[in-house]
Amino acid sequence: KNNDNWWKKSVVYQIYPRSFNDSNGDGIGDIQGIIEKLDYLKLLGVDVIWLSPVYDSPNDDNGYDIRNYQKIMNEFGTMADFDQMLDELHKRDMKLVMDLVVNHTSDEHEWFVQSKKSKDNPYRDYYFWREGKDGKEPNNWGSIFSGSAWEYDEPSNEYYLHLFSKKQPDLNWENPKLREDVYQMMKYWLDKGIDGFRMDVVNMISKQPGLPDGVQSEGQLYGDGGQYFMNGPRIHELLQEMNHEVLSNYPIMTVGEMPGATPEDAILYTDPDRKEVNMIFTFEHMDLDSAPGGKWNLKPLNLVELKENLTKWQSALHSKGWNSLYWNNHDQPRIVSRFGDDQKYRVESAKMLATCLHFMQGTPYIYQGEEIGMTNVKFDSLEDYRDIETINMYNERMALGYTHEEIMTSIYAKGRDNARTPMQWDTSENGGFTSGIPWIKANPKYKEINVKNALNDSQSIFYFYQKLIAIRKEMDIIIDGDFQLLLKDHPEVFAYERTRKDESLIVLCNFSANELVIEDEELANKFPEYHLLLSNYEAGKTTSLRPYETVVLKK
Ligand code: TEU
Ligand code: CA
Repeated sequence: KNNDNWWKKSVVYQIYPRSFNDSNGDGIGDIQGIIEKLDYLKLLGVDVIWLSPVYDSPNDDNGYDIRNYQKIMNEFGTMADFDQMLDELHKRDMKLVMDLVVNHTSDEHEWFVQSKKSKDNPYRDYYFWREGKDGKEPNNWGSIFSGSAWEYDEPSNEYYLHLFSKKQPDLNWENPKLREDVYQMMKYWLDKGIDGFRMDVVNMISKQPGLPDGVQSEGQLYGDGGQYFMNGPRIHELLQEMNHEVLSNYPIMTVGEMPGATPEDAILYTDPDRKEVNMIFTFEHMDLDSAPGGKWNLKPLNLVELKENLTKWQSALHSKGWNSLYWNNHDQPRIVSRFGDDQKYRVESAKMLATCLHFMQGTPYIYQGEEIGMTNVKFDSLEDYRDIETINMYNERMALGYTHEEIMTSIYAKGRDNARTPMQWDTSENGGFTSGIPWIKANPKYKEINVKNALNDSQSIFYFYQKLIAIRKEMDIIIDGDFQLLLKDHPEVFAYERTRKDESLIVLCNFSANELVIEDEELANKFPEYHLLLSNYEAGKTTSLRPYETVVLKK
C-alpha cells in the first residue's frame, strides 16, 4: 500500500509549548509537560503534533528568534527530554512535525554574531547588510512588527534587514554556504526521526535583488515591501533545491507558512510533480475581517466573502496540490470569539465552526484549546500582554495619536496573546497549567472552560472533535470528494456538498444566532434521500436551522 501521502488522511494538533503544560512550576510550559499530556492527545485522536519552536532562544518572539538550531531551550528541557518525547509519540503511533524558522535567526545566533564583527567576516554575507541612502535607511520597508525593517550598526556604518523584530535579522538565501548549513541542520533533525517541518514564512526567503522601495500610502509611516519579499523571484528554485537536497530523502510531510500566497501560487508550491512542499498555510481567509491598512483595522466578517474565498481554494487545489485547513494558530485570535459566539452559543458555535472546516478537502489543523472552545481574553492593562507585535503596535499607535481604548479594541479582537494564554486543564488556580506564576496570565474563563469539564461531559466540544476526527478516518469522500458550494448568496448559512461517485455529503452551517428556514427548493428536494450523519443539536428538521446549528447529511 502506498503510504507516501499519509498526511492527506491526518489531523494535526499544534502545541505552543510555552503555554501548554508546565511540569516543574516555573510558570513556563515544557517538554515533560507535553509528555504528561500525550494520552490526552491520543484520546482526541490526532495523528500528528506540530510543535512551535523549542530551540535555544532569547525569546524576543517566543522562540521564533533562534539562537541555536541544535539545542533545546533551557526552560523547555534538554535534548534527552526531546528524544523521550519523540519516542513516546511514536510509541503511541503519532508523528512529530517541527517548526523550521529559516527566514531569519536571532541576533544572538553565532552566524549573526560573526556577521556583525566586520565587513570581511566570512559570515557577513549570511545576512542583508547595506549602506544607508542619503543618511537614511537603505529602503523604505516597514517591519511586520512596527518601525523600520532596517537597524543601524554604528561600528560598520551599515544597516541590516529584519522583516520582523530587530532581534530577528533576515538570512540571505542567495548565499550557497548559508543554504548548505541550513540543509545540514534540517538533516540533523530528520535523522533523529522527526516526521516533517512546518516552515515559518518560507515564501519570504527570496528577496528581489536591489531591494526596491515599496509603495508608501498616504498617512503610512513606511513602504510596503511585500511584493519584493513574498513569493520572490527565486522562491520556487530554492524550495526545489531544498526538496532535492533534503526533503525528498525522508517520508515526511511539509507545510509552508506563506502570507500573501494566492491559490495560483499555491498550485505551484504544492503540485507534487514540482517537488516543493506538500501544502501551505494561506492567510486570505484570515484577512477578511481586516480593513485596509492591516490586521489591527477591524471590519466585520462578511460570510459571503468567506464562502467565496474558501470555495476558491477548495476548487483551485482539488486535483493538483493540497489544502491545509485552519481557523486557529498561535498568531490568530480564538475562532469561537471571532467568527462564532463566545457567550450564549459558545458550545454550539464552536462545534459548527469545526464541522464547517473539517468536512472540507485538506489536512485539518487544531490549535491547543480549540478542542475545548477556549475564548479570547481581555486584559485591562498593556502590562499583562507579552507579544512583541502587540506591544510595538501599541507604542506606535499611541505616538500616532490613537487613544488607549481604540488600541485595546484592536488588541482584544486580533492580538496574538488571545491564543497564548495558558491551556486550561482544570478548575484549579491558573487552570492547572502551572503550580507557579504563569508567564502570561490565565484567561479567567478557565473555571468554566477546561479539559476536565470537557472530559466529564459527553456533549462537550472535545468529544465532538473526537467524532469529527474519527469520521474523517472512515470516509474517503472527505479526503478526495469534489466540493461544491450551495446557497452561494445566503448571508448567514455556509452550505456545501461533497460528492464521490454516487456518494454525497451535505454540510449546513448556520453562522448566526437566528433561527433560519431554508427556502431553497433544489436543496429541500434532496433532503428525503439523505440521513443525518452529525449534528450539534438534538435531531431537528433539516429544513430549518437553529442558532449556530450545523447538520451533516449523507446520501
Ligand atoms: O508568522 C508570520 C507572519 O506573517 C505573522 O507575523 C503574522 O502576519 C502575524 O503574526 C499576524 O499577526 C510567523 C510565526 O507564526 C510568528 O509567530 C512569528 O512571529 C513570525 O513568523 C516570525 O518568525
Ligand atoms: Ca516549566
